[in-house]
Amino acid sequence: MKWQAKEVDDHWIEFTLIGDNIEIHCLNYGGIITKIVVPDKNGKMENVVLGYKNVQDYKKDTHFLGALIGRVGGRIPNAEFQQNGQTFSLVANERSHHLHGGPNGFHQVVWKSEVFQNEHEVGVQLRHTSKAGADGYPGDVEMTVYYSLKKDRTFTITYEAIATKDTILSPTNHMYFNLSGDIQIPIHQHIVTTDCDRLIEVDQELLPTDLCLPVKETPFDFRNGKMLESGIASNHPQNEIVGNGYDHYLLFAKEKAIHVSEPLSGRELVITTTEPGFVLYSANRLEEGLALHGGPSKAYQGVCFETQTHPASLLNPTLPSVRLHANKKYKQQTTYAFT
Ligand code: G6D
Repeated sequence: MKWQAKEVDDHWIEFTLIGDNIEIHCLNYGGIITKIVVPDKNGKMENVVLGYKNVQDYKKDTHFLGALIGRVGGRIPNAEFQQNGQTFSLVANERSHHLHGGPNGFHQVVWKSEVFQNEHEVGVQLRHTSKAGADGYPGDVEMTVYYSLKKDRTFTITYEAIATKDTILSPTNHMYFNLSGDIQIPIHQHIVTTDCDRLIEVDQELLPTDLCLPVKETPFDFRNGKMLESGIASNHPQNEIVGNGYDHYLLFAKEKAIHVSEPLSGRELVITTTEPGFVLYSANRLEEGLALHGGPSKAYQGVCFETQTHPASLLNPTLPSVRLHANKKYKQQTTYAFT
């Protein structure tokens, strides 16, 4: 287990965490995971996440490739929420709505970064204080994110925080995975297995409605394993409304895990998390022609599993809540195991 660090731009540092047959590359800018390099069934080491060839392109990225997202991942309708009888207005950065923490969200912060290492792991600690009023959020939030590569080749993201005032918080990471190792091969044949039994319905603006739909007998039923193609090619109204594919929050029934396999490479990824669900996004809206590692971008080149608690809970109190009380310790963790 070892690490490397190199300055890639003014104040930007790229870290490489190196384990046995695995490398994790990340930036202090946005906490962006720029590469994850793991072997295929023949031992060929290839990158399995989407990332820009030129690191500077992350500055103008509107697809949040590999980035930390916060304070709250997802969409908040009309960029406002009620708390303790008060209405808080957030910055509207997608029409009149709030997306992924706003323009000054975690994805564009230069995080204070520090490498840590012991006999079991090597990692990067990222720290940032989101000041009261940042994009309209109340209270100061002291965020600490740990990227940890363990000896057993698992990669864990731990999110810790404490707020000075009652607020809302639901960070995530926006990696786009393509386990084939070749972004010219779209993610249609990736097989996902997870026990989620409900999804949050979205409207034509991709905003969550207050409805949770059962997955039974729909392209969202991954309980016995299903290729992503089933939702991309489906005429189910919820697949069509998001641009033919997935862009939905799925709630775990019992096991907080997502199994992903890619038949050509033989790569498998098991994601386990403390979160109650995740946004499955099949890159339906990934624009064409961005200069990525492995070639120009196009739709369906990667798939996101944005583990988080959903801000739909602000309107639907039956869902796990994104609310965080002042001085209450926040901790969530997601682990990625490549086999
Ligand atoms: C699109 O609707 C999707 C989001 O879910 C995604 O996070 C974003 O692209 C990058 O807006």
